Amino acid sequence: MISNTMAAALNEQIALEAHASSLYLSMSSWCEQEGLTGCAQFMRRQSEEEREHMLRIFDYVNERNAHALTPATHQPKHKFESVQKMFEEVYAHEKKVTAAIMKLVEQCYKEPDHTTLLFLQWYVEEQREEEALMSTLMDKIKLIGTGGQSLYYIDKEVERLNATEMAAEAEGAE
Ligand code: OFO
Repeated sequence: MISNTMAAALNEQIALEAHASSLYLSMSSWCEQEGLTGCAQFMRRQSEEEREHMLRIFDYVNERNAHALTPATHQPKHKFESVQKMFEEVYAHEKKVTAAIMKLVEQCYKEPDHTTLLFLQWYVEEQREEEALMSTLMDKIKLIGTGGQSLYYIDKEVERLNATEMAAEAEGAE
């Protein structure tokens, strides 16, 4: 059993992960429209990952005899100023999610709730990896710059990064 406060806090996190999944799917679609197929595949995979993150918490809440609430879907924006700005937004969103996970961890210490604390360790690690990935991507985008062929090179770089991530995941799953 988890406390009502913890159940409410985890339900908020479910909503945040669901929103990330929906926003990233919208980004993927915009990239597709812009002919950035590498970026579209990358954001599609990110969207699917966020849904998995949401479901992982969803199942945990129900398993602990609390009630996991299906979040409302508010429509994400559909257009982005540029691919550079879009990735800046992803990075900012990941930092926001990390801050939310840290607040949950603080709540675990406060109660204390060691079981939820252990459950959240996976998220702490996942956020560290996601922030590192986005930071690497932002550095590459800055290096490529905004010259004539920059969109082509950004798309190729993101495609390469996506393939590396998928290979690492496949290796981890073996
Ligand atoms: Fe759910 O990991 Fe990103 O936000």
